[in-house]
Amino acid sequence: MTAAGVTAVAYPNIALVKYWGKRDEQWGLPVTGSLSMTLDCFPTTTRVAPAPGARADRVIINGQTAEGAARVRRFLDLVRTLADRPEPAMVESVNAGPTAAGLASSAAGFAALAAAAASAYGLRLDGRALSRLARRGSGSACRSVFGGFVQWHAGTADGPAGDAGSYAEPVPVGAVEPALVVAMTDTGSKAVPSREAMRRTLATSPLYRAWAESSQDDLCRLRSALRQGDLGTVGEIAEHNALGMHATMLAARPAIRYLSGASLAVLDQVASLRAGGVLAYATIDAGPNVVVLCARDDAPRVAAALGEVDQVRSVHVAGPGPGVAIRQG
Ligand code: 2P0
Repeated sequence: MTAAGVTAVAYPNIALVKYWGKRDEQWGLPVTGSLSMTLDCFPTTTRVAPAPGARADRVIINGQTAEGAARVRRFLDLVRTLADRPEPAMVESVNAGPTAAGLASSAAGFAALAAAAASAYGLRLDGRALSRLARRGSGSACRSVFGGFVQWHAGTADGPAGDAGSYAEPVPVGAVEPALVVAMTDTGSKAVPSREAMRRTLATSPLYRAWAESSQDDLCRLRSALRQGDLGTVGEIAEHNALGMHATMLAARPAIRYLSGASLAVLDQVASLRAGGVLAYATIDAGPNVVVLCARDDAPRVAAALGEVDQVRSVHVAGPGPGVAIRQG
């Protein structure tokens, strides 16, 4: 018999000022702060049940024994150490979005796992502490602990001393009703995992430091634009920051290129929308899919325009979504 399980649901987030690069790998501490919007689609639902009689953790993702289970097990070890409880766990996770295609599946995945595992093992964590725990699983996961617009503070110290200062929290926003329109060009797994790509960018790209420095400025300006409800400036900063991040990767050795011909075709379409007077700006994560920020009222028009691009397989409109939630069961 297994002990009581806990189920958590978390949503992906898309960063408008990106996280790209760690200053401390072991503690998951980033070089720069970042700011994202949590989506209201593609949730991950994860159940964790401590299994006192079991010999090892069992991890099932989307109905199959998981390939990425080593990372999940390491995370469970962390939770067991914090809770001072040794028993293995049964973990079952279902992801409603395309996994590992650059659509923040690890963010929703580790936010849900952190919430479910912490609760199942009896840890009582507030939102900030939960975000710090989720960060240890996957950096961007700390932002999916909260709904709406969320800033992940980089913090300053390294090692255990840096842990307390690197957390996520919701940021105040003015009267904006944004939407993010996701243009899926490819749902396959990415060629270079983002963790490895970050390492290579830091180690070899001459553009990295310049991007990291300008990112601080982007973050300050983004916070202020969000507070003022100035969606045009929010979009301009987001597109600038994302393209700069991809520039750092293109200048790495060997180059890392997530952008595909389809990504560029979507960027062209976004530029056409703007030329036609529609407020629309693009951001792109570690994959070829493009996410377009626009006003909620313009989302149907933007979605239709993106759907017209040949290489776009599907289009999804997302609004601001909720933070992670747990339920017994
Ligand atoms: C972000 N990305 O801010 C950036 C933009 C992708 C591009 O966070 O190594 O899966 O687990 O901390 O969080 C993807 O990186 O990396 C990511 P790890 P993660 O959303």
